[in-house]
Amino acid sequence: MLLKFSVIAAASVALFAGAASAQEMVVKIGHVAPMSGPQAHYGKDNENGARMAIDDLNAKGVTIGGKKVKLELAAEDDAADPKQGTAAAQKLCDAKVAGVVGHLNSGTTIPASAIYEKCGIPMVTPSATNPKLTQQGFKYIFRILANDNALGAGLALHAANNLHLKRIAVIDDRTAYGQGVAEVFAATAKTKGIQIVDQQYTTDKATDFMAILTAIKSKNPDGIFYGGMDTQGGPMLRQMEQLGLSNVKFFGGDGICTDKIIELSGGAKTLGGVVCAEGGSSLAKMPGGTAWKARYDAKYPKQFQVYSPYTYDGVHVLVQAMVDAGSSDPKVYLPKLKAINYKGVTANISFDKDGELKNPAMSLYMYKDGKKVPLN
Ligand code: ABU
Repeated sequence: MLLKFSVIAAASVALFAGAASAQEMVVKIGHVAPMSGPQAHYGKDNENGARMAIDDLNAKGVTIGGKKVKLELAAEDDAADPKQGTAAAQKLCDAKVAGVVGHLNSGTTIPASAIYEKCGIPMVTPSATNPKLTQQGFKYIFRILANDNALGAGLALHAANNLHLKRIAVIDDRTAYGQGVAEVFAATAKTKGIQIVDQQYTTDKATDFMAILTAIKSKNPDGIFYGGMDTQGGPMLRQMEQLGLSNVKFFGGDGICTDKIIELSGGAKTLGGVVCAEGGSSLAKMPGGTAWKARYDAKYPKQFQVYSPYTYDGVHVLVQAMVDAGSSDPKVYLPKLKAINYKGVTANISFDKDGELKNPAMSLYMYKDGKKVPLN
């Protein structure tokens, strides 16, 4: 008799729990980054930030339009490849995600942005810094950090005004990011009287830079600017040392400004000559950076690179706009996203009419005793 009662009671509890979860609305947020290939360490870091945001929001509880919401991450891998990027974007459109955080690379984000614009899904990039992204007249596209105009110019001004360099060679990887940031650096450097003594090109797949570095060495530069990622920047630093370019300064944007470049440069002394720039405040100066980083490191030990605080904030601004609008329908919540004023981990976030972050910060870094440290 007692057993029969317990079974009925248990069944009632299960039924009730089922009814409660049936009332819960699932809202999917897309995330895209390279999760495979040489740039997977950036992608993993970015995805970790987005997952951490989803976990935090679900733990706190989110209600949209009076309905309790369960957030789910729809994570895609674009392998830093533009074709895979557009395929991933179409997949997320077809899955009717409510918003997207990504993509990581400018070369994937720019073509993918046209797909999100067409299907009407808001996209917030946490890392793609080519200025052209927000110059397309799109309504659904946002960037949550400073772009390459700030990074390239900031590095050139530092080279001229603080380091008093005169002869700089420029290399880029011919990607949308690498080429763009190198062009801004070279143009600004020239206005400050720096001579661009050589211009060389590589790719985001290359590993051997001896020929271009040998050509550059013959021009006797006091600095090299590299527009590209740490996957090339690290080995390039090793090969600079092998060619006796140990006293030549090495500049780059956020793509080389990682913890991974310490490992990829393999103990080369040239790491000590690196100056890199990021499109935000240093973690210590971000409104919530220090406490957030401690929680991130506890959850994802030794995986931090650069952009995970921005993916974390990217998820939060999308969800906050949905909460403000009382709807996860992109057409309904888009005006709230455009008007957002959100106090994030990285900054107080609001967007200009083109979807660029208003008043972005820019930070310079160097590597001292094998550690990345802020210069400003
Ligand atoms: N911002 C540097 C890395 C990502 C990109 O813009 O391609």
